[in-house]
Parts: sequence; C-alpha cells; structure tokens
Amino acid sequence: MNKFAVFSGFLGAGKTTAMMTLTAYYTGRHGRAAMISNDLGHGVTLADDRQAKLAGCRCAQITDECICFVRDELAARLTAFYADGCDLVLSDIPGFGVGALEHVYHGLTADYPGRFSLAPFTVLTEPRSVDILRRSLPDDMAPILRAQLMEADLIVLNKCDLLPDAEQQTQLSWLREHFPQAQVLGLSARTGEGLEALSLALKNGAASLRHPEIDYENAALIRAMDSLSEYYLQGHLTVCCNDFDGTAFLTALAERLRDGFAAGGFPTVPHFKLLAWTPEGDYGKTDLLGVDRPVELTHRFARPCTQLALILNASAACPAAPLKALVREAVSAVSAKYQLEFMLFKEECFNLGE
Ligand SMILES: Nc1nc2c(ncn2[C@@H]2O[C@H](COP(=O)(O)OP(=O)(O)O)[C@@H](O)[C@H]2O)c(=O)[nH]1
Ligand SMILES: [Mg+2]
Repeated sequence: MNKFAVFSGFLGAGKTTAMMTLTAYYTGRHGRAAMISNDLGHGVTLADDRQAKLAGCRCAQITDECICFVRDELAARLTAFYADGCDLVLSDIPGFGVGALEHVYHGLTADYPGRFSLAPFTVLTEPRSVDILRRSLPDDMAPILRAQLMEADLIVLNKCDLLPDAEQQTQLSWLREHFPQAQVLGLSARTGEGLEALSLALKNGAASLRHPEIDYENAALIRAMDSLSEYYLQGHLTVCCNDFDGTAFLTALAERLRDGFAAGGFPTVPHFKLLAWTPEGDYGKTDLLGVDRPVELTHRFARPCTQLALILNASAACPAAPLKALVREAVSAVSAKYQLEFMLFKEECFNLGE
C-alpha cells in the first residue's frame, strides 16, 4: 500500500538526516522509500534537497510554500514516486511549522479520498528540546516545540547517541507521560540505532486523524513564529592558485556567523545550514543550531578543492536587514581569510510575520 508520512519537528531536530537514513535503510529491507524536502525559498535549489541528492537519496523538493498549502503539488509528487515503485514516501515541513496534521493529513483525506494511506503523523524532537519543555527552561521557541508534539501520532526522540542510557529513559518516559496520544520511539539518525523500529511503526501503523486542541491564537506561539526570518543564499567560491580545505572554511564561516549573531544581540538562531560541493560531487556541511552550541560538523569533504558551489539556508530570530548584513560580512571576511573569490548568485530573506 502506498504510504505517506509527514515528518514534522522543530528546526534542527534531525528531520532531513532521519529521512535520508530511513529511506536508505527501508529500501531493500522493507520496500522502496523516497523523501520530499519542503522549504520556503523561492524556486531555487535548497540545502536539504541538495544534501540529499549529494548523498545519493531518492528525493525531490517542494519549494515556495509549505506542503500545507500546495496539496495538489504534493499529491502529484507522491503519485510520481508510487509510479516509480515506492511504497513509502516521507516529507518534512518547514521546521517552525504547526498545523500540518490539519492541512496535510485531513486535507489529503478530504481532497483525495482513499488515494493515500497515511502513516502515523511523525514529530521528531531532540534532547535539548525535551529538556526545555521538561525543565520549563526560558525559551522563546517553547510554544512551537509543545504545539508540534501535540500533533504527533508518533514522537521520535532523535539524537539518542548524545544521551546516557538513564537520561534517555527519563526523556522517553516524560514524553510518554505528557503526550499520551503518541507512540514514542528513540532514534539516532546519525548512528542508525532505532531505524528498524521506526520503519515498522511507519509501515504497520496508521494515522489517527485526530483534531488536537492547539490554540493558534496563543500570543506566545504567534510571537515565536513572527520573530523568525528565513534566509537563502546561493553562490560560488573559487580559489585561484592552490587547493583549500572546504571543511575548515565551512567551520570557520559557521563560527563567524555564530559570533556575529551573539555580538549583534540576536541569540535565537535555531538552524543555520552551510552546504558546499565541488563539480565532482564531493561535499561538506556544517550546521549552527544556536549561538550557545558548538558548530556541528555534519559532513566532511573527502579531498581538497579549488572551487565550490555554496548554499546557506537559515531560520533566525533576526530582522531581514541585519540578517543579510551579518551573513554578507561573515562570507566576505572568511572568504578573504581563505583567499577565495566569492560570487553571489541569489539571495533572499523574509520575515515570517510579514
Ligand atoms: N548527534 C546527532 N546529531 C544529529 C542526529 N541527527 C541529526 N543530527 C545533526 O543535527 C543537525 C540538524 O540536522 P537536520 O537533519 O538538518 O535537521 P532538520 O532541520 O530537522 O532537518 C545536523 O548537524 C545533523 O548532522 C543524530 O541522531 N545525532
Ligand atoms: Mg531539514
């Protein structure tokens, strides 16, 4: 049966990584799986889809809009994957999103009755987010974290590799107690631990199609959403006279951005992705998941390089003008340090509240 699962969850929880590892794991063992990356940049190649392609995943992207509002495009993508022999397709939604249960699951059921078999509505979370909710830590994004979990039929606590066993059990129990409507599983998308249980939960489970009582008028939830800006950049880097270390460059750029946000008084940067690749398909990626967290070295270049395509995609609680200025400053400073020539192809930045 042609199954479809939404992977919701906050920025940086590991949706893209989990979809990449799960589609690879599922294919061959359980059937044939594919993934859709959904982001808001307009008509350009975005980081998640490019990363999935570089890693060799069966993937597609839906850009410009949340899949909540382009159901016909989503249905067409799903139909194309099923025609290609896939029996499980996963799609994420933009990581600040709430409401996909209503818009996507109930919407598809109403618009395409009987056509798609909906797997449990899946929400990824990570230890840091659970900690924020469990300990009531002050965090502007907490209302989004909570509302997303209320939608879940299946909660996946990702990044379990970061937790000692006892703490993992504590977090899983807390999630089960506070979101009793959902099945709760642990996962490490990085090590692959938990992929079998997740495969079976999606393959054998079904969406409950509930209507959770989420208060979309809640002032703190609206404030959290409205504070975020989206940033998308595409460019090219060339080094004229020698090879350079692309991984060191991406790390230095992420560190410069982190310091720039902190110094500028913009401490809420839930996810800044930095992806670069060579014409031969070698690639590197770093991720910034907050100004108070170390830069994640997500993927290293295998070899030194002389030219790179670059994509930067971010969600940050920072108005568009300072966000653009900050990124431009960081790119030129770090490019100069590595003696690179930077050529900008495309840049867009918009605030979600506008
Ligand atoms: N330690 C650890 N890091 C992970 C895991 N899954 C994802 N990450 C890292 O978390 C960061 C954000 O992951 P990504 O998949 O882009 O998150 P998304 O925004 O939800 O799609 C990246 O640096 C990933 O490498 C995991 O299971 N363990
Ligand atoms: Mg992603």
